[in-house]
Amino acid sequence: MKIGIVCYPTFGGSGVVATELGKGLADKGHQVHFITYSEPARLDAFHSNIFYHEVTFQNYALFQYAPYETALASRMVDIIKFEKLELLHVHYAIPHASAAYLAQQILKDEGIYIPFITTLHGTDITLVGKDPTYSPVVTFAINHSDGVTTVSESLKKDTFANFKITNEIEVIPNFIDFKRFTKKNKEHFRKLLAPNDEKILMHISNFRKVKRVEDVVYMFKEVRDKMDCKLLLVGDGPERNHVEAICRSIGYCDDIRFLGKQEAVEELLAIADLFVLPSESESFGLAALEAMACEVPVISSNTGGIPEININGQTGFMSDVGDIHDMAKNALYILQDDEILKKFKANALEQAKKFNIHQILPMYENYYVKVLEEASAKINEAHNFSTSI
Ligand code: GMT
Repeated sequence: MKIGIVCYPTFGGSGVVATELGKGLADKGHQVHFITYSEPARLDAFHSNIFYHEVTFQNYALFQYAPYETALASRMVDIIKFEKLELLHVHYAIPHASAAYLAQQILKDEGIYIPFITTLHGTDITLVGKDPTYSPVVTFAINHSDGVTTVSESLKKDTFANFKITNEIEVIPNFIDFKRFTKKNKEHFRKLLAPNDEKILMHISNFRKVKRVEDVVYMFKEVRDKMDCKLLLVGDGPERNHVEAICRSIGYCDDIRFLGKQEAVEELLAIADLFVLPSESESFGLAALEAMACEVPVISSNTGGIPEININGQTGFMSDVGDIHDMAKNALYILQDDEILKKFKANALEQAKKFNIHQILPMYENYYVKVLEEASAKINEAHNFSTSI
């Protein structure tokens, strides 16, 4: 199949899933065309079945904001026509779904019907998308997609709860490529960061408000008050300065390291004993699943789709959003007994295996076939129209 994939090329979860999906599809022989404003962060190696098309746009003095959606839709039209794509798969509704609809309408006038699938990832529904600034367009674009998927049952529920959806929604969870995410021996690295074999807690995110990174620090303080341990904060974003100020106020600066944006998170997860994800809202929590694949148990909030991956009392623990005392108590329960820690690590890996890319990728492939079959009448009609003009 010739598939176009549109996503944010940044470190955010939706871009990571879209890129790993594209790589997995390419490994299975599909031809994958990425259409994004810069090279996706996880597109880190050449692949004969992967093509990259940059969305560029001419700015103009009249524009206060460059019309990215217009440039994106135009680029979609160009690539779909020239590369003869069969399907478009856009990740994150804003503005990708409405741009795809616009491109579809333009091409219809030229006798080409390109079905497009919208995958909803989280904040496009639970945060940004439901804001009246965007919700009318998001609702329209979801309802006019030829296929809609969400990354969790929870997000499917949220979508129907927050939008007037007339379309069906398929749940296809995020996944793990175990070629990349497996625990590696990094003892030398661990010794550098924890010279006295202290336990290591870790958080990875884009440091947006929704991640509640301050709760990671506050719960760490309560754990550190009771035992020697280290905290690694990975990633960067708008909340970083605020979190650094909190670290200085709690007096454990020597035990907290900010590592910034890291490409090879799996190398860092190899030395972690506990992953902390206290988000306000989280449609799935891909970072937590990646930790579990590296045998790291998870202390998280119980929001959104997290309970669909983190099994309370088995792969870690979940607490109400903001309950840092409960998070600290649960962290101590796991970290203070090596036998318990070992059991939770083993459980985390077993649970992560259920989301192996080799199980999830066929769900996307089958869905593509289903959407193409359901769109066949429209594809033929558009083709007949083109031969009649
Ligand atoms: O987590 C982020 O802030 C990035 C965000 C995104 O929209 O790119 O991630 C969302 O998509 C990920 C991949 O599907 C999910 O694992 C995250 O849970 C989800 N983030 C939120 O819902 C806050």
